[in-house]
Amino acid sequence: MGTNQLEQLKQIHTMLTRFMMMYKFALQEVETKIDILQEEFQLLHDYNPIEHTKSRIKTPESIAKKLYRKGGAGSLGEVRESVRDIAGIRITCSFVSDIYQISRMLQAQDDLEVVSVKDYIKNPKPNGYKSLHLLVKVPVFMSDRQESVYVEIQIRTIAMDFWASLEHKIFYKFNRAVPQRLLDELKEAAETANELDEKMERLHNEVQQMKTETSLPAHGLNLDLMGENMKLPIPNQLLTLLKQEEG
Ligand code: 0O2
Repeated sequence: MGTNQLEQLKQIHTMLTRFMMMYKFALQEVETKIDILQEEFQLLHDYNPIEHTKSRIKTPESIAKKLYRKGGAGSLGEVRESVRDIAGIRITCSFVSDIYQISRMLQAQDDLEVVSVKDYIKNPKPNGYKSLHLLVKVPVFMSDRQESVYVEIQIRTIAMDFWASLEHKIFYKFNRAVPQRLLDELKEAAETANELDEKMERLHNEVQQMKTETSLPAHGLNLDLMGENMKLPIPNQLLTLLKQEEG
């Protein structure tokens, strides 16, 4: 390999590294935002609306494939505009109401520019796909410049996520030409997943209602009894009993 070629390769490497790093930083920013929301929500409401989150950055191969499907691009700037889900984060919630709550909390953040909201929960795709997609732009501050970077946030329930991962696998297994019988069964499975979501949320609401109606013994203290930074609530009844023992 000649010196020129080597130099060119080095430049390509630097350019691609800078390109991918930008998405990495943008993703980190959104992850931090979600961590904060989650922790704050837990503290204020004693409830965690997020089951888990998963982030990913598309590989250069996957970016190129999507680009090809969309008719190509002439510059990295065009790649950024054409493939807007290079950085993606998936938030899995227990209930549909949690999805909208998280979405509202994220949309209320001033430094996130909401580019689009696709509500495939209210308007599912014909195949049965359900999820809430937020496309946001995140400001990323680097040593020599500031960039506004696209991040796609997909928010869905555990049931929707289960369905989507199976459908995704089947789709690729059959190279996008899925037999009609399987498509029909997938549609049916999506309806079952939806019924499960509705039933679970109904049950959850019922239990929440019961919790507020029944006066459970108040928790007087939260103590770390196991030495594992895990505080356990000590009911007042037990505290009274212990005080009597001591006295
Ligand atoms: P991957 O491999 O998950 O990254 P876009 O093509 O993104 O510019 P589009 O199609 O309008 O425009 O975007 P949309 O509808 O927001 O969907 C983008 C992503 O949502 C997909 O990314 C999938 O992750 C997911 N998705 C959308 N529809 C379906 C579906 O029917 N089934 C499943 N399993 N996932 C879906 P990619 O890049 O297509 O795939």
